[in-house]
Amino acid sequence: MLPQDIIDHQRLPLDQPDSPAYHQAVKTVKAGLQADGCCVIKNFLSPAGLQAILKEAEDRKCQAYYAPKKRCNIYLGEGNPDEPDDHPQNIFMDRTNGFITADLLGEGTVAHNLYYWPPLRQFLADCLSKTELFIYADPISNMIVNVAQRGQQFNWHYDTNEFTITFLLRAAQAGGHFEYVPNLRNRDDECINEVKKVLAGDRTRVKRLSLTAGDLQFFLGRYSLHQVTPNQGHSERLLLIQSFCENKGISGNPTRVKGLYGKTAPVHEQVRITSDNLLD
Ligand SMILES: O=C(O)CCC(=O)C(=O)O
Ligand SMILES: [Fe+2]
Repeated sequence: MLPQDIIDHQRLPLDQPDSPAYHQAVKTVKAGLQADGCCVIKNFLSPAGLQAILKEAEDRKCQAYYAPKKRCNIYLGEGNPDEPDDHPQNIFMDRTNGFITADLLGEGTVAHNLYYWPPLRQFLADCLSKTELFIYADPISNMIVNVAQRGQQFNWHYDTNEFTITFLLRAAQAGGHFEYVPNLRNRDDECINEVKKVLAGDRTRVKRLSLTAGDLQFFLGRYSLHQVTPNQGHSERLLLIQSFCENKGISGNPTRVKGLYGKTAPVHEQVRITSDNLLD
């Protein structure tokens, strides 16, 4: 399937950057991102594009990886014995969802065609006022499908890369809500006291998105804490995630990648390029 046919191309001509429709879309996303680091374009995928990617996820969901470690902190890393018990590194919550990894969505899949389509990348760069964006250079986790069966959830956490787009492929019949706290930390400060408040149940800064299958969500997940609440429906919630970076060659922390996705790639044995010094 051609990339143009995967999306609602008439309304969103991503390969026509001079068109009024393109400018309008960029303007809308910019305003949303500036307000709170998150923005949704309803029905971004065409009905045929959505069906095709949903089928790719359905066909692979039995290969999804469910980590044996079900208790995670917000950095999806180890606890820290040098910090007190109420430090976020030492607060553990349930993460029970699974992932279909990027290596299972290879060349020739519709999801792959969309991810590597240069006009999509340029559109995202324009929305973020960057000259250029790069594919997240992590061959295991740069494009994944989050699978949440009944009762499964994804705890509060931050992402490794600055920027993701997600496509809800099938919503939970009940529950399975995406919630986030815009800009809870920044490049230079973990803002631990604010984080502690959220983990203690303070909902003052928490936002919940209402998404339908086919929507595109833009999200700055490195700085905005987020979670997916337990799926209370009977079918799986399926969501495709494509990640991008401002710099070339960024990959995931090998321990985190192995823990979340059950495997690593040769790139994880090389010296890691990171974009900041946050706890992860
Ligand atoms: O499923 C979602 O809506 C978000 C998943 C997520 O936050 C992640 O995979 O890092
Ligand atoms: Fe995330």
